[in-house]
Amino acid sequence: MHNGTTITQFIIEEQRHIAGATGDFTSLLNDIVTACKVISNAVNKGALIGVMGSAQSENIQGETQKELDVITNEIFIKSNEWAGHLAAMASEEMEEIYPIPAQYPRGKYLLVFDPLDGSSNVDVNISVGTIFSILRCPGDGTNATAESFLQPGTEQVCAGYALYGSSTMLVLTTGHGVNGFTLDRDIGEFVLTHPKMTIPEDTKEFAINASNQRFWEAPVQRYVEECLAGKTGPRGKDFNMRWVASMVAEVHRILTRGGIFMYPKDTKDPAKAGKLRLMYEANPMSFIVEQAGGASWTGRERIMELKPEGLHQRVPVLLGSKNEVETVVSYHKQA
Ligand code: AHM
Ligand code: MG
Repeated sequence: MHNGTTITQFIIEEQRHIAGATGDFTSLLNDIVTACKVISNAVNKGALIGVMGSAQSENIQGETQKELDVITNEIFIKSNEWAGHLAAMASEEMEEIYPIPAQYPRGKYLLVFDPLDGSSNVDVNISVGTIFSILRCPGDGTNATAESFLQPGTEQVCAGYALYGSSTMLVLTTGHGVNGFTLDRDIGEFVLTHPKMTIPEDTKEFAINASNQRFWEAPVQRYVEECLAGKTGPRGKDFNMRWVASMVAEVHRILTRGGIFMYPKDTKDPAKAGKLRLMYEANPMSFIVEQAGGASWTGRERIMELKPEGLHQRVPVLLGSKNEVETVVSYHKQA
């Protein structure tokens, strides 16, 4: 028999301590959790439901969308549009915001999401994930525009991700630490398995796509060179390296055993400031990482203090174990 705390129970108990809580937020999170379960199921079935391979359309960043990107985006919208908690949604997969259709009541929250991050990994059966973030809608929620979403990450009410890995997990923060839940498929519930997750301050493990090395700026070149130099180098220790190419899996590893993840600014495409998106990836992950005691910077600024300039804005991301992130940041300051 199952005896653990389910995610619903956990959220209700957490919200009970918040004066003036109406239950709206709890109910919204419930719908998000349902969407993640449905996506987990679709991802898990893989080729069995014939959704692998590229769809015809490209997303607005010019990347080929996998069928599953399209399907999971739909799942997130359908699960969250009807209940009356949201004013609008914004997704990595949609150019424009998605205001709640007139047939449904509108609420006070905004939902931002990347329905299937790391989707290039789907065909090869490697972990992917969903990333989400909740903001308050300025005003009464009836007139949400793209501008309403452009709030710094420090304004997030909640951020989380679902990781579709060897087990499906959901990791969540509402600004009171980070908690991890594992999907028990027998009962269809996420159960609290990783309470109060914390990131060790020090690490000997880094993650970066080294094939971009020639495009990095000097501070990142220096940092990685020093890691590679090992025990006899300036850092005086041997480092290990990992690269999953799924940010969710990468952040989850860091929450589990520490590490630093970098998708830095590079000169590969001068039009882009980095690869990852501020609203859909960098801000939610920064909130989680900071809540677990880690740090998250562009190299020059704390990510959550950036004032977003556009829904699909890209930023450099250096996140994880605090002392290690501070080391790279200090190299940027010296440069
Ligand atoms: P996506 O949103 O198109 O899936 O791209 C984001 C992903 C991250 O999950 C991952 O960290 C990164 O892109 C991998 O980049 P690369 O292909 O350079 O290894
Ligand atoms: Mg993504």
